Parts: sequence; C-alpha cells; structure tokens
Amino acid sequence: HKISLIGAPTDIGAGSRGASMGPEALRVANITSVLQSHGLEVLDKGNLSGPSNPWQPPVNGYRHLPEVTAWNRSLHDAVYAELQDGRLPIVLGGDHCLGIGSISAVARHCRDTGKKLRVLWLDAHADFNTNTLTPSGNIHGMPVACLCGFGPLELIEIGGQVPAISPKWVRQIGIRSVDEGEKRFVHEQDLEVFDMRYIDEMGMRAAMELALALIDSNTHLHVSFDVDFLDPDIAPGVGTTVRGGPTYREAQLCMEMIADTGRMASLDVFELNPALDERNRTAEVAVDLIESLFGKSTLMRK
Ligand code: DIR
Ligand code: MN
Ligand code: MN
Ligand code: MN
Repeated sequence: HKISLIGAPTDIGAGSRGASMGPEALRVANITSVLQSHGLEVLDKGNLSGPSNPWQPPVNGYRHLPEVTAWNRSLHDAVYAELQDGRLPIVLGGDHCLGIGSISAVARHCRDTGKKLRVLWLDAHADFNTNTLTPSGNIHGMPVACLCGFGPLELIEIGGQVPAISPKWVRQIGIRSVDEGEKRFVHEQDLEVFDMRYIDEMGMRAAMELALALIDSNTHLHVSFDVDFLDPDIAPGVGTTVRGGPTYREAQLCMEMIADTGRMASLDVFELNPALDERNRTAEVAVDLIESLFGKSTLMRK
C-alpha cells in the first residue's frame, strides 16, 4: 500500500484545547521517515483547513455542531479521495469527532468495492454518547454513535448512507471510562467491547484474537487509535487521561497482532494534545506504535 498522510488540525469536538497541534507533533516525531524506513511510499498531503474553535457552550446537547460538521465533511472528502486512488490514508488528528468523517468515507469505499468493514476502536472511552446522554456536549464523545446512525442528521449522513456502519462491525479495545447513560446504550446496541477488566483477566493476546476473528482477504480493517487508549504513564499528552490503560508492551502486542492480519487499509491517530505533552514524548510513543502497525518486528517474521 502507498500511504497518504492527511492532517486535520482541530480540537473542535474536544473538552480542552490543543489537539489541533497533533498533526505537526506527529510530523516532528518523524512519522514520515519512520514509515519510509520500512520501504513504504509516503505522501504527506499537508493539513486540511476549517473553522477555528469558537469555544462556545453546548446548544441542544452539542458543542460546535456546525464547525464539527464542516471539519468532518472536508475530512470525509479527503479520505474518500485517497481510498479511491488506491492509497492507505492515515489521518493525523485532531480530536476524535473526526472519526465520523474518516470512517464514513471508509464505509463508502467499502460499499463501492464490495469489501467487509471491520473497525477497531482503540480508546479509553466508548465514544457512544448522544446529545441526551452526554455529560459534556463534546462531540468527540459521540463518533461511534453517529456512525451507527444515532446523532444529528448533518453528521450521520456525511458518508451518503445512514447509518454509515453497523455496531456489529466495531470492536472496542482498552475501554475504561463510559458515562452512565452511555453504558446502557452500549449494552442496548450490543457493542463488542474488550474493556480493561477483560484485558486484565484474559490478556491482550486473547482480546485481540477475538477482536480480529473472522477477518479475511475481503476485509477492510480500519484502526481508529485514540491516543488516550494508552496508559497515562506512557502517554500524558492527551486531553482526557484515564489511569489503568494498556502498558507499552500490551500496546505493542495489540499493534503487532493488527499488523499480522495484513488487512489494515486505513488508520486514524486522534486526540494527541501537544499542549499537555512532555517534550513530545506522547507523539514519539504514538509513532513508535504506528511503526509496529506497519510491520516493525524485533526478528524476521516467519
Ligand atoms: C466523555 C469523554 N465520555 C464525554 N469522552 C472522550 O464527554 O462524552 N474523551 N471521548 O476522550
Ligand atoms: Mn481499497
Ligand atoms: Mn475517543
Ligand atoms: Mn478517548
């Protein structure tokens, strides 16, 4: 696969400012040359542009809905264009509200090409809130619900079909913070969640074996990597740290098992917040893990 980097510098859906600087921090951490060192062809498409963050309170349970819509439309178009061109898009976020534009484009591409879609959602949070369930109004807590058709029309229709995806296509890993109403909704919609309790008891290997089960040569595997998936000890540079996340080794195993499928065809890297980081170390750990997603391994692989 040939890779296209798409920067989406906004924090429009988040509860703190700074994820808008994520794309540049990933570039400073050498994402391009690290991928090139594995023989991959990388084209950095630069950054999208969109409305600035007006920092307003929620309206009808949504903060910044018009601005979130504008950013996601533009990201949808950019991701869809790269996929149509036969390339593997890596979205450099930006907050996780952008998962709506990115994954709705991936779902559209899968409809065009007759592929089955599997979405791996690596996150501390389920991101399954709606405007009535949300405690914050921040749309970065709602992208999975929007993709499954639960959200405002302007967000759920971005990919040209409502819903963009089925909850059955999603596997969530690393979850450890779900709001009260959101919990009930996750249960109701029967999302498949490998939460930290599961990973503690069964191990990352067993969790990933199940999350990756039934992937075949006709599967498009999309990875949506919210950097707050990682334990704050290794990844302090995010807006909403939640203690008790995967360690460096657990995260490496997760990425290596994804790489082993050979089916990852699109990737998001969201919620990196350089304003809260320490000397860019969270960006560096993210790039290190992305390297594993693209097949870095200690020894020759058999
Ligand atoms: C919380 C925080 N569940 C909310 N969400 C996220 O505001 O909806 N933080 N995604 O990263
Ligand atoms: Mn394709
Ligand atoms: Mn998230
Ligand atoms: Mn999160």
